[in-house]
Amino acid sequence: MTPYVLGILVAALLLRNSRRPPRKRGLPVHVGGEPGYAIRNSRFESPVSSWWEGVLTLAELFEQACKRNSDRPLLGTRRVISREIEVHSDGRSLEKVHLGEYEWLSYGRTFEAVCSFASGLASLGHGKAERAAIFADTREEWFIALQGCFRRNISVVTIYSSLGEEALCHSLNETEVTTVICGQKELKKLIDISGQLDTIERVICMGDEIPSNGTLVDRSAGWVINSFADVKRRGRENPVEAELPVASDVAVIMYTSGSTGLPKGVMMTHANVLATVSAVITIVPSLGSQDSYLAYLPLAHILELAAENFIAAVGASIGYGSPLTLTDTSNKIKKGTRGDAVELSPTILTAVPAILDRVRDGVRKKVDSKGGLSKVLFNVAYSRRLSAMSGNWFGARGPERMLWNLLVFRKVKAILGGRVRFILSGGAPLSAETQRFINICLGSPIGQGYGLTETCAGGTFCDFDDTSVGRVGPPLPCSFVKLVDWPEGGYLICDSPMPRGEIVIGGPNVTLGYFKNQVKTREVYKDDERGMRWFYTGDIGQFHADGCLEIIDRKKDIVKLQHGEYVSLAKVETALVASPYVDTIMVYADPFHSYCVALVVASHPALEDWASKQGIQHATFAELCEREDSTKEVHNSLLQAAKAARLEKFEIPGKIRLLPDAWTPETGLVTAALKLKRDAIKKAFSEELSNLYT
Ligand SMILES: *[C@@H]1O[C@H](CO)[C@@H](O)[C@H](O)[C@H]1NC(C)=O
Ligand SMILES: *[C@@H]1O[C@H](CO)[C@@H](O)[C@H](O)[C@H]1NC(C)=O
Ligand SMILES: *[C@@H]1O[C@H](CO)[C@@H](O)[C@H](O)[C@H]1NC(C)=O
Ligand SMILES: CC(=O)N[C@H]1CO[C@H](CO)[C@@H](O)[C@@H]1O
Repeated sequence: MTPYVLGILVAALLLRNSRRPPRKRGLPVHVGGEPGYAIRNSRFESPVSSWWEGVLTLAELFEQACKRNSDRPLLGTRRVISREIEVHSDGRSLEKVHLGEYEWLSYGRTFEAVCSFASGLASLGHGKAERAAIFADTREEWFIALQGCFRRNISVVTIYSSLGEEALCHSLNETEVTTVICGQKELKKLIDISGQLDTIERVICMGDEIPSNGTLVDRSAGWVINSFADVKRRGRENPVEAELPVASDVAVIMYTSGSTGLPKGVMMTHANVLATVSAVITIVPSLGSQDSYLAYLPLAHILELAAENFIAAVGASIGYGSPLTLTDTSNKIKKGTRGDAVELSPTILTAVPAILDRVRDGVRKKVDSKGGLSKVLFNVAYSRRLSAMSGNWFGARGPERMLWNLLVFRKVKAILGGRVRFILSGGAPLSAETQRFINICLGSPIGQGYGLTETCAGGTFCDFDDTSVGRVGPPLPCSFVKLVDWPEGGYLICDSPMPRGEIVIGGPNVTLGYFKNQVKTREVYKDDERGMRWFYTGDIGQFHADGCLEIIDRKKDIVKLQHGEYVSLAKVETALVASPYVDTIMVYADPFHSYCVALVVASHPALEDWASKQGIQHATFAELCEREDSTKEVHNSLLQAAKAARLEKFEIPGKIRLLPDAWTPETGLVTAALKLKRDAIKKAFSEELSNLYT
């Protein structure tokens, strides 16, 4: 190609990508309640509550979809062909599985299974107004059980399978659950703590160890244990009429791992979840029966629960998998056999940032290990795409794009089956770097959202054609998002260049509140004079001119790290002050990373004493603080303090920075009562903090 031709080509690409004025994705709206700066989705004037005419509950939505799509495949599960235990040289043993093709249940057959299960619950004696809990990994039966409970107006209590014993007891006891639907692994866990569970009468177990036609009684616990298949059989033989719920009935009580203390159960009505499901449908382009979805995140998480419900509402199909069997190289997949993504070739995925980071690292590693021409090609392709992305390259269909796809990105895309066209990311903020990487390598947009269990995952969501990073998009069609002043933190809606403040979310998606916890509910939920309900998130955000939200801080000093663990900064600080080298300490946690860091105002006497013992002379205190060896000494001392206070690994600062000058009220870094002013400190030492994360 002559330079001349190349020049024209590049010019054409550039012209194509030249920027139009940014589209307004969110618009200001006048709302009630506490004064603030409110934004709505630019396409919807008032919050959407149902996308389907006449549909008011999840039970109605599911029934309608089953009638319309009777013969289409809905739920797919892979049969286990073989299992083997691999023993590693270090003595660890790892289970490897060989899984078969997806075997599908049609919408019609699924609906039959759901009705049978619902009748089966009645025949087992599960009473009206009693609650059932589902405590299991994501699988086909989970979804069937959920829909079965909906058809009998049974509120479903969901519990993270990773919750500790105390939290588990608390959730089951607080909701007075009488029936637990679980897997085999979870059944063992329940039997261990059965002494503390007074209200449970029966257990329905999804595994195949329980005889399929039999009923077992666990004598020590006094529970009747039935297999899932047996419950369906009973229901088929003794069908009963459905007892359908209404929109305001509680569909799910979702227990989330709280930041402090015991988990709280968030009560979600059918209307709440339906609003979220409706909103998501409007943001995924042309969703329909041609789509398939890979389900592997915990269904006890609202993101997954809402996703499976919207997939099942549009006639698409759901293939079940697990995080450990996702790709051909996943831990649990037997070498030479296929992972879930390759077997299913999904078009839509949900993901949490930690998983996307893993995909990114996997691709990087592969490219590096190949080296040579492949690596050069990959890097050139990557940087070409990156520069093209400052324009809107999703719209561009240049020959260059096709070339790179063919040479480089096709292979990366194949890791996830080759057909992924949309990824929904939620649960924690996604780092800009990973977002770019996945955008570029998979060529599919990632919709990043912001929402909480309390708002039923409603909040904001990036438009699929928005290639900017680091923002969480405009309000979902089901939500209004308002910023209110937080003067103590120094965030005001009159700030320039952008209004800033605490994020408050309103709309039909906002849940009823916490189960049996009026006090906490009243603290963070408020109804306004116009009948709209608002949830105070405690997160701090700012609105860009196009109506997109960016999360910039957290009101409370509790931060959720990238992998979902909460770090209570104050608690960690209290533990670390025990080190003799610490005068004042501020722990800082960036939610985009998996570890926290600390700024330490060093104690003069202690550090100088150490220095003289080391024979370090003629160093000013500031110079001492700069030294690597003194930093290391203080860090070691902090590790000891952390150990003594039994801190978790993720709570211990991974890197620290020593500072010579005391923080006094005069410096504006602490209050008169010597409490840390986190935001001021963060601002004053922004460079030091960002260095700690590189
Ligand atoms: C559904 O169950 C709840 C709780 O038992 C009850 O208050 C409500 O009236 C029921 N809804 C219908 C439509 O019967
Ligand atoms: C379960 O709840 C009851 C009251 O509902 C309470 O008396 C009991 O102590 C609780 N048990 C546990 C283990 O939390
Ligand atoms: C269960 O099925 C087995 C054979 O499949 C049969 O021998 C047994 O009697 C059945 N038990 C009950 C309780 O129906
Ligand atoms: C439970 C709940 O919050 N319901 C509210 C849903 O939103 C509408 C208006 O959008 C309110 O009228 C309801 O009170």
